[in-house]
Amino acid sequence: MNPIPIAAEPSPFPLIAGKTALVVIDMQRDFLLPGGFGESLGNDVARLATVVPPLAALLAAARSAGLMVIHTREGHRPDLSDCPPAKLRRGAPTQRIGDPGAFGRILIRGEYGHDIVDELAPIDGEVVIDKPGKGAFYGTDLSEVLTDAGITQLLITGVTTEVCVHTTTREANDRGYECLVVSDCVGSYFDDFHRVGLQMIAAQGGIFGWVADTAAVIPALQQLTTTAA
Ligand code: C5J
Repeated sequence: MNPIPIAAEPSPFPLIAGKTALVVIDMQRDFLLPGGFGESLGNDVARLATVVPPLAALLAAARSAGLMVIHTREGHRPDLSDCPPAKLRRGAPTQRIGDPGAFGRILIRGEYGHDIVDELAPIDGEVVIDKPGKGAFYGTDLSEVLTDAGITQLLITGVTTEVCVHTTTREANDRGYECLVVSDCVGSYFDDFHRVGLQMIAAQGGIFGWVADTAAVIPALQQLTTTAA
């Protein structure tokens, strides 16, 4: 089957059946929920909440089209052995990774706050990658998972635009993946970082990848669903 072109910046993105995965980055309670770690750092978590409805719609469309779905979670082992001291020392002096927070120990695997928000919870068969860093390839088996599945195209979503979404997109781009960042399915605590972060992806002829919104991506996924049926 020929690729389906998605209208995107800076040029149409080739959506390829059987070779495309949806990556949902760090939609975790610790970052998104009022009262959680993100808010305790002084951030306005409402900015991230706006991502949930369009991302839920995209996730539903990706599932219907039979795309591989990969969720990531940023966090660490309870003994913090995978958290570099430099990462642990940084951040708010009052609350650090591993400290008790409103939703359990902050960014620790197995804690309530470390898990994904209910609206976007993984379903059976979807891959969940626990990552100790900002990029989803560092310290994980994501490369092997994608290679084994024959994936070449990534639809990248999640939070935050300029941190984990950007780092993962850059890592993926360097590894040869074609990445489309879905603009209304990524979010930041900072409007300027979000806006410029998206511009940086598609600048210079798509130096890191492509950018399009769900209004362009979901119909293409629906076309994939119809064609496959
Ligand atoms: C941050 C992330 N911002 N998922 N993590 O620390 O972007």
